Amino acid sequence: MACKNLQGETRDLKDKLKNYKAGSIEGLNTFTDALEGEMEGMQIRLAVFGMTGAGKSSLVNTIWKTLYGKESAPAIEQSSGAEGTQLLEDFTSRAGTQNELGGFVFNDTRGFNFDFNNAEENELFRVLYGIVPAGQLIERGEWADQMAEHAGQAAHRLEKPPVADQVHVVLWVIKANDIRFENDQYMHKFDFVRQMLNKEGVTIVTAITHGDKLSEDEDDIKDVKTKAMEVTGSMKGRTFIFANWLGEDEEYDVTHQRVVLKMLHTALACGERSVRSRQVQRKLANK
Ligand SMILES: Nc1nc2c(ncn2[C@@H]2O[C@H](COP(=O)(O)OP(=O)(O)OP(=O)(O)O)[C@@H](O)[C@H]2O)c(=O)[nH]1
Ligand SMILES: [Mg+2]
Repeated sequence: MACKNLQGETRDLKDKLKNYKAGSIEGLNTFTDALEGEMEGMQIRLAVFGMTGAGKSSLVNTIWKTLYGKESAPAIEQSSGAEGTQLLEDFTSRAGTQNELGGFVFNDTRGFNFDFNNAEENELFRVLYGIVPAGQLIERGEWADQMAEHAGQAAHRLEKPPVADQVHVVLWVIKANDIRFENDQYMHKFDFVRQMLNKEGVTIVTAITHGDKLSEDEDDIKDVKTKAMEVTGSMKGRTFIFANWLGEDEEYDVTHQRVVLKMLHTALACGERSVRSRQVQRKLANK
């Protein structure tokens, strides 16, 4: 019975998300401060951030395979420990008809290194505000250091493009068996990012990958979830733990499918609320 519910719930969620349109979760009539035509042209933008190798690109692929079938894996994953993503990549969801826009876009980003320095922090805000165009190399090294020095801690005040082009929700990916995420320095660094995202009305949804590397002990799983929530500040209902659907696997466990789909649904709802609150702010600022 429980299994039947699980299958049914997963199927319903999948159907709902496959032809998702921006605004459909909260209800288009709730976007009362939208400009004329704005919602028709809106796509919820989700940025995937996290340390290198955390499973960001695999997560994008997992979502695509779960929604559109196992041959659909658009992102490039790391192979044999070499660094994976270096370009900012945009992946747009499919639409119900040819004339429509897909309802959401994922930004797959270059992983942060452990020290999560100022240049990387600056890079985060440039991605967040839609300043790095899709397909651009996310640079590191001297150029990035200069950019960071120039912007300093004011990176979050960079000039911003229209609401539709900014990131609306962040998926922060943490590897369940990566003990480094408990480190104080990472916590401290993250604190600033968290405050800024908060101020911008961008919610962080926490995606804990590599769930297959944990023991099945309930307490261990709870412990990892609690630690991840301490780092990102996500509430319990916005913290998800699962294993990605990896290239070599023919099938993907339905319990993982449900978690991933629920996470996507939660993230899209947060993204819609962020769009709405920015539209309200825009209206107030123009008064
Ligand atoms: N066992 C297991 N392996 C995973 C999981 N998710 C990702 N991996 C593996 O972890 C490695 C890194 O995954 P990626 O998705 O490329 O990581 P990334 O965060 O995109 O890395 P960068 O782009 O370099 O920042 C790959 O070899 C994946 O196959 C998971 O849930 N379980
Ligand atoms: Mg990647």
